[in-house]
Amino acid sequence: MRDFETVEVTTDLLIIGPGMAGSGACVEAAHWAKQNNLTITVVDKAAMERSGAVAMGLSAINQYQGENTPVDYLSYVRQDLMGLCRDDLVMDISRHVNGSVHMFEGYGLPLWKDDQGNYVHEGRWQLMINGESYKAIVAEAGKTAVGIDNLYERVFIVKLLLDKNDKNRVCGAIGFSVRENKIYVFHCKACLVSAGGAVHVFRPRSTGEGLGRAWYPPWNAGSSSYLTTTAGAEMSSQEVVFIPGRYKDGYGPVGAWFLLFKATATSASGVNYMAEGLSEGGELHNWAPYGEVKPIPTCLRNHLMMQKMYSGDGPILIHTDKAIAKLAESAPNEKAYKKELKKLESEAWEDFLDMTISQAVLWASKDVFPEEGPSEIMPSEPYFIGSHSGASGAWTSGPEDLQTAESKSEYFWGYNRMTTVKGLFTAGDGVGNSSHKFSSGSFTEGRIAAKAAVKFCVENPEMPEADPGKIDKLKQDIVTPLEHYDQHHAYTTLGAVKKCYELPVEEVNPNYITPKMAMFRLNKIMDEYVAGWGNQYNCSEMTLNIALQELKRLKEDLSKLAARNLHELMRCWENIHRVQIAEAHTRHKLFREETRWPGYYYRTDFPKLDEKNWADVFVNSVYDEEKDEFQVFTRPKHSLVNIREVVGM
Ligand code: SFD
Ligand code: AMP
Repeated sequence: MRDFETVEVTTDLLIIGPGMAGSGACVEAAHWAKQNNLTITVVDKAAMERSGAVAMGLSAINQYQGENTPVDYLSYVRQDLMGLCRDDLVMDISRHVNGSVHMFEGYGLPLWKDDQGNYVHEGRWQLMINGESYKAIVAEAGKTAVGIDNLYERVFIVKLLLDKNDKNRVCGAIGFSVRENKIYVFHCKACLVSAGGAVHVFRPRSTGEGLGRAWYPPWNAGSSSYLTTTAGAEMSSQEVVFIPGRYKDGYGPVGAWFLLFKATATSASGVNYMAEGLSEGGELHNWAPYGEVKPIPTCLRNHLMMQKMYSGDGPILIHTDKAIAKLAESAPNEKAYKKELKKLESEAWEDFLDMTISQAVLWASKDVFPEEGPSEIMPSEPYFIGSHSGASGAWTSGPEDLQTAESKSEYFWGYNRMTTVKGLFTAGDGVGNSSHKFSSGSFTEGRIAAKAAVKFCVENPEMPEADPGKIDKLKQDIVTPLEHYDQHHAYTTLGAVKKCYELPVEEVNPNYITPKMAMFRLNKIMDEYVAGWGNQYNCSEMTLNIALQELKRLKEDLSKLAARNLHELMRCWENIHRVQIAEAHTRHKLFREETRWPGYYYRTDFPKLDEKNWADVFVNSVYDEEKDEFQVFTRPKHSLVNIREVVGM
């Protein structure tokens, strides 16, 4: 048995995951905590300066309201999610997000400005930034606000702790250092989980030398969902993944190309599939009313692309060359034209260098000149990311002032963004049905949640207490994969290895399973049976039930995970987190008997929208950890605003 020291930390508010939402939470919580003499503790599995989805930077802030109203934004979001979102949550972020963006500028984030000093818009809601250091700038503000001594970096949180007298009250969290033999036990009055979405649940398109490359950051492994679900929180819309259309292999984002550079995409034979879909008699009319209003919903843009690809008219090409030439053509003379061309070319490269460096590297290594020819784009593997164009996450209380008489009893229980577990808050990718908040909206939601969490601490001043027996059991569970390796490594095809990169991972041992093998198994199950790219995003009752059987077997084997060192121990726990969201997702997909988001997934046994039965309900679930059982059910959608009247749908 390797020796592990236990470090105990007691605080009022614990923030798990200082990414975009968590950084916003730090800034806001610090302000309110100071006024109330409360302490805040922050914990990150990585180094906060470059952790989370914005580690590589971003080239745009995707949610800025400007002069638009919250109802304008709501109409866009609800349409994009095929009619399903929580109006109260979306409008709540919308009304506060401008302030967050102005805070970023105050922290020193360079936003593009035109000659008159106005922000440069990528599209109606998006602003261009020089954002390579976006996360570092925002994290610095968060760290300064809470104080560096209150930040624990490189500590992976494994599980939340519940009050020994009230199973529905959070009282802390337990995790381990990924650098030293230390287990951390945090005790708190309230906890905010903002540990991002999930990647590598589905098989990525990247293989071989590119294996592991994904659009979303590989280190977001479903912890928000796992931590809240296993604490007993009600979850929502776990069936709604996000599949981004991206530049092939490097996963470079397309937003700047479509919105700023006004590029068009075509099938291999040159069909502008989006225009075709919108035209009279086109495919989008089959998905009315959502398909008939611009902008075309994200899933339907994918759907049109997939239809071409899978009918043999692929690959899909984005015409970067034509877009650049068109933008430059208004130049008054040859010299100005050349100058403009150079500027556009460098902006094109910067778009990727600011947020997806690998795409720029791939372009360079493959001699791609965006001004000279088109590039391939493709739908990626599915991700869980409630902050972008997906919707999965926890079911949370919303703001009181935005409720109607009908919605209040369902959508409000005291504290904004509190889950159904007392004292447990979430934000960003952690919140369900509050889509299209992106980096700026996640930061804003973190602020909203943190303010409410501090209020909770003030109004619930007693310190809850975890069961010491449960803590001891968790301590043992955490290190079990190391023990498996120590006990059984001699009985292997490879013999004893201490360094994780020393030898390949294809280790065959009848006594244990390595984290990479477990992930490969999960990826295969999800890809083949739960609508991954390998099955052209198709699933049915039969395939989903097969997946549940396979996941059951995988869960049994997870108890045999083995880790050679602390880094692999983290990989083991990441996969345990991933499998939880995989199962929840499969069960939600099975429950919703329709195809509501074509282009994200197709229920081949229910291939159409079913407006009568499914347009006005969210699919929710609660997990009972002791019984290892899910209860899946619906919750009503309450529309606070009649969008159809507003936008004339
Ligand atoms: O256009 C644990 N996003 C974009 N947003 C924009 O506003 N503009 C863009 O240009 C964006 N683009 C984009 C985006 C993301 C990516 C990856 C690319 C391009 C390539 C989306 C935003 O980034 C996203 O919406 C927010 O970052 C979501 O915020 P949040 O806070 O929910 O997640 P996070 O920032 O990833 O932070 C997670 C934190 O949790 C930590 N963590 N800590 C302890 N224990 C555990 N078990 C933990 N598990 C995770 C992480 O380390 C991190 O600190 S575009 O292409 O869409
Ligand atoms: P992306 O780079 O695909 O993540 O997109 C960034 C932003 O631009 C998001 O707000 C997207 O919804 C939006 N966007 C991307 N492509 C399009 C498009 N073709 N039409 C409308 N909006 C888009």
